[in-house]
Amino acid sequence: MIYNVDKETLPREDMEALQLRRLKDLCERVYARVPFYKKKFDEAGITPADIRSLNDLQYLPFTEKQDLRNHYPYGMFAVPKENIVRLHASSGTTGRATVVGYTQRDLDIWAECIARSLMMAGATRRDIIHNAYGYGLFTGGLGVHFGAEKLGATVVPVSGGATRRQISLLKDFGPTVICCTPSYMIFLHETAREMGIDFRELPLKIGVFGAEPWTDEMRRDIEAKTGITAVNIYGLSEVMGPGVSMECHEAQCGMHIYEDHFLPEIIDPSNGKAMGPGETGELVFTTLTKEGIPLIRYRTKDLSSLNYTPCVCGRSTVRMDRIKGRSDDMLIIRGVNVFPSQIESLLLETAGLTPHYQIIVRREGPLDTMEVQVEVDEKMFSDAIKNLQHRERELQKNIKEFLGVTASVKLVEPQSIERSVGKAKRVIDQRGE
Ligand code: ADP
Ligand code: K
Ligand code: ZN
Repeated sequence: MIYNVDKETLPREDMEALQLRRLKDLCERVYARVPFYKKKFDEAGITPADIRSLNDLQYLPFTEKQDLRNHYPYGMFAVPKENIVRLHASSGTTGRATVVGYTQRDLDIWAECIARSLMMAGATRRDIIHNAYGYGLFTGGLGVHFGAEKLGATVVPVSGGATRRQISLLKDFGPTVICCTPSYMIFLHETAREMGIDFRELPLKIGVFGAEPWTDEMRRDIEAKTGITAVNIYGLSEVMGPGVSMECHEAQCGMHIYEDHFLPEIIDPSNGKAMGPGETGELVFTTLTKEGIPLIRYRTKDLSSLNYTPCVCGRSTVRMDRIKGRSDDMLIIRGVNVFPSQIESLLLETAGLTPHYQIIVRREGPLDTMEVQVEVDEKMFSDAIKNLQHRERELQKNIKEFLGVTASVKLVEPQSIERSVGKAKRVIDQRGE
């Protein structure tokens, strides 16, 4: 079943005509209302009237996460503030967070994208949906929530955490669909086993997993252990939140992008040049209909490729491949985005610590763990051990508070972290080893 047959099965020429109309309108809007874009267009010597075909997209400037940070909090908004009805933000220390605002129409479109996604996963209004994505400033929880209601399903707003209680709810409420990160699903399964509950005996039949990278092997593993069909959902706050693209349960082969709202491109991250279908590069999105914070050619830093071949599910929309990596140093720890630079700024705010550090990421069981090793300065090193422990706890608390992830902190002697001549090696990622 297809939620919006009209848009999701549009022939390519009609889709492109719609995209061009919307692109022109978008350029007019941002040029008139967002000084950042007016300046960028002027510098590139281009006006909205110059956009005559989709091919002209290549002349438009890119937008990056740093641009949103530079205009924190509201500088990139394209509507008067009273028209914004909700804000979300990605994790980060003050001034570094990325803030996004939605008009009522933006929220309606988002809910529809999620409704399309849930139906693409095989859900209908008769399903009960256990939503374990985090509610709050993150886009995951509320994004999925309103889409599930729009579909007309029954949503259980559990949010993250309190895992044993989640298992009880899965048993008692009998949801047929679960939405969470893939690693949390594995953790839920393990916890259930400890509690003597077999997932295969629950009514659960569909899992909608995303917010962090995972593999096809992990999918097969989850499916075998839990007896559900596992599908991949993708999105990012800057562009909207979850539901930018979604995998259909029929093919389980790439995520259909809602092209009537998000115009995708793949570029070579080293020079910004367009790459062809099937070639792996950085995914770039232009938000064709967004009002609150419309973005032109937003560089996601996520690596993927595009597949325009027809899909067995009957949808005509382009599919993006599973995310293959990042073109920057962002880490995703249990669904939460973490940049080494955020850790660094916290170190600099803590007395006695130096900016010589290393982040070690491991996978222990199903869950990612993060250890931050930091060199103390000479003075701190000569101090009493209890002072060191105090600093460790202080940093640990700050990381939890500002970044929303739990890290273990280990203070080490001055000069003990290896110095590098080129780019410092900040992250040692031992997951997947
Ligand atoms: P979300 O809450 O949807 O994860 P964020 O803005 O916090 O939104 O994070 C977005 C980033 O998370 C993406 O740029 C991508 O790196 C990662 N991500 C989201 N969904 C997936 C997915 N299905 N597979 C791999 N990575 C994903
Ligand atoms: K994420
Ligand atoms: Zn399909």
